[in-house]
Amino acid sequence: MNKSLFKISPGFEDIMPAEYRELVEHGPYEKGFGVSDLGTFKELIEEHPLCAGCGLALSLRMILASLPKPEDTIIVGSTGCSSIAFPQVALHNIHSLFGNQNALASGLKRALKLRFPDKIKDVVVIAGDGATADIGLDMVMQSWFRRENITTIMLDNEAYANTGGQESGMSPQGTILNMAPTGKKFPKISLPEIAREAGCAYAAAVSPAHPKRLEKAVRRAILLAREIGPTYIQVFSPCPTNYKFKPHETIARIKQREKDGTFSIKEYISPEAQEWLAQIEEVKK
Ligand SMILES: Cc1ncc(C[n+]2csc(CCOP(=O)(O)OP(=O)(O)O)c2C)c(N)n1
Ligand code: SF4
Ligand SMILES: [Mg+2]
Repeated sequence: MNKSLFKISPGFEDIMPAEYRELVEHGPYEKGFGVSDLGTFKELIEEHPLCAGCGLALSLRMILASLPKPEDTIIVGSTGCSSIAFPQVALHNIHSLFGNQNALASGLKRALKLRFPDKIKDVVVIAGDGATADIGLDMVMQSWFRRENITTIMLDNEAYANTGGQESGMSPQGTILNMAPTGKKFPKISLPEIAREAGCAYAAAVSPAHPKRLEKAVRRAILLAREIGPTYIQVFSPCPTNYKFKPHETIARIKQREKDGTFSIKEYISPEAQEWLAQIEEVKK
């Protein structure tokens, strides 16, 4: 990463917390780094405010390590648990009003195309399931209908976690949460299928239990958004606090859901996107 893009303002070096200084010093994502290199560079401050065992924090680390060009990536976030992690990353990010994230990202991408016509600037939305599938769904889908060149990543913890545990459209049927005591009455929304029908060139469902699959999906989605059209990934990121399981059980929880068939990895690639991917992935071999 070009350090001139991410540095501490002169005069503030001594007062910034040591961990933050370390993030600037060791945060650079070197060319070619990926999820297998996690731990050899710093992408997120260890003392971030997300709960112990939070699936979102794990997914976020893997997403950040998978970005094809972090120095030219702008993340657009929305209100929710993930938004409290964004001030702790070594990356450009913008916080949007809850639910507005895809509208903001569309405008930003268009402005960046005009401002930097010869440069690639990746605009990636990373928001919760409430922001993506419920309250922001209108703006999410309109950005897909308009074929905006942005990637939308949903951190799916199957709840409104940040506000204490309401059911979301992504909670499975029957889910009981603090503020859904009688159990959810309708099934989980199938957003990858909706994304496909709404015009996404690529739609996938992945989880941090399979880091390489997650990395591949993030890279494909971002590269395809540059050339072909909108792309969507949903990352299953269980929440120990609201679903009341132990922090060390997060990955086991995903594997259990894979086993009982209530979560599976998905990938849809449009014919045009498939053709383009075949060319670039062939060149890479
Ligand atoms: C316009 C607006 N409506 C509602 C809220 C309240 N609110 C804040 S976070 C949140 C839920 C977030 O759920 P989700 O997007 O799934 O993120 P999570 O906290 O689960 O990561 C809500 C409803 C808000 N901040 N702004
Ligand atoms: S409430 Fe859940 S999603 Fe939010 S930080 Fe805690 S574990 Fe993560
Ligand atoms: Mg959520």
